[in-house]
Amino acid sequence: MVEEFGLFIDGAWSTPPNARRFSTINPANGEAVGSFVAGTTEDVDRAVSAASRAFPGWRDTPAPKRGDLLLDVAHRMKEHKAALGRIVTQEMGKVIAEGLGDVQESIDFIEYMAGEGRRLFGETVPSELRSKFCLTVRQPKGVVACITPWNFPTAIPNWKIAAALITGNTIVFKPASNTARCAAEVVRLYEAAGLPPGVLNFVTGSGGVVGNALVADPRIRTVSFTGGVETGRDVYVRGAQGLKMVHLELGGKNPVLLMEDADLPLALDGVLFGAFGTSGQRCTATSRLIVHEKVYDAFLNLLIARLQKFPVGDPLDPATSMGPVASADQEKKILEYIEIGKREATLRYGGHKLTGGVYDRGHFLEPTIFETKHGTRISKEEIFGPVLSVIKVAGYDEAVRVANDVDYGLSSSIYTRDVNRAFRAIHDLEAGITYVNAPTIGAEVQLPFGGVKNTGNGGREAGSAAIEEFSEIKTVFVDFSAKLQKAQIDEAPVA
Ligand code: UN1
Repeated sequence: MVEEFGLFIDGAWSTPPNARRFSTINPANGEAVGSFVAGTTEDVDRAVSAASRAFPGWRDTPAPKRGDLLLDVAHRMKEHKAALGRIVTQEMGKVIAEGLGDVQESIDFIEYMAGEGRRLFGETVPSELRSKFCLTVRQPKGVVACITPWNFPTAIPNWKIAAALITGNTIVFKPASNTARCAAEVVRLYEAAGLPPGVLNFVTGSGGVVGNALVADPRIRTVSFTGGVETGRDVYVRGAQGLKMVHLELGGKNPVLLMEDADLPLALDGVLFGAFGTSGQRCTATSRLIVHEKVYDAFLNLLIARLQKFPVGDPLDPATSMGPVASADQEKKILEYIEIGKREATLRYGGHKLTGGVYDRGHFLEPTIFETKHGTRISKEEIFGPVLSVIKVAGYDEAVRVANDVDYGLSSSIYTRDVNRAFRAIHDLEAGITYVNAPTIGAEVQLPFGGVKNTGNGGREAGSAAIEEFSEIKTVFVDFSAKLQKAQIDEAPVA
């Protein structure tokens, strides 16, 4: 029997009467991983009400105490890391090392935010007047909505939840439907650590019902959303009606620039991990390899030779390099892009669904490589799968032009031994993240994460930016002169 989960509202798990249910499915073998409630607008209303009631108490809990609670969550997550990592792999399909990495990224961030409870710095700034003191303090926003994707089913929820909690907000959390079990296990750990009722509420269900109801609710002032561009734009437009702060982390079309002086074996490992890690289903995945013509043939041959012995299969087997893609929908969309690629570019490796034996039970695709000119759909649109477009260029300037000529700007990378060129790339690449001699994936939580252009709307998550995302700044002027002093007003001329 598959385990049934309710909604978590006001500190209690419950299943509303007559609730409809859906199951999450292991993409490696088709088995159900958990059963969840398809939440309704009434459920959202109850969750937002609970979060609103819990807000004054949580806001007034000293931030270091909120941090203690987060540390407790982090400790519990460490104890459960092996089990939770396994659930990530079973529900989402990433290989077990990455399932554990997903959980580790959660732990890292929760610990980092726990420490923020003793900082939450404001500013002190001089006044233009005498005997006057000026400073800023941070205050929570209130009830926030966290809407999260399936590709980092514990890490991205925790990026949002831990940051929102340390800054004193209460939360309604809606996870991606196909990784609701991972999300529920995360919520259980916050519950076990003794979070007061109503501070974190969990409503599963569709974006069209639960997500839209959250974005429409006037009691919610901030919506933090990670997902695809189309949904992100819709959330932004809907949120604009209520003048909400809508924080968006959307797609990427991340390039690796491989220069003629690069360390090719190092780059080879990086490109394989960047393009095919998580089956290419990271916002930061390497989806374009832009290669200097002098090393183009040599590198492509190396890449294809490695892929010929690249183990695709059971993601729980530590010897596997790439598991399935996350769902039937993902498989369909990626195969459509592969068909598009076959028409407009040259297929160099892969390009098929894997069949036979264990493959028949899941959504396994071959790692796929196209040689393409810049400008094709596969070279410009986000595929979110194990499909790499390789593009030949004559030199650095063309590489940068190609790299920048897409609608996205999340991550980017250059492999070169020329330090001057590396720094030029840091300056030239239009992206929120640039790596030098490392792949486009693997951002660390203590640094800001996010991008330019259609990757978002200007915000950043994680790092110090996490605090910005979830707090309001209050500016305070304290006049201790005991008389009316007027800023900006010239003093009356002395007679
Ligand atoms: C994402 O794909 O949305 O930098 C997040 C990385 C991970 C996070 C990816 N730490 O690849």
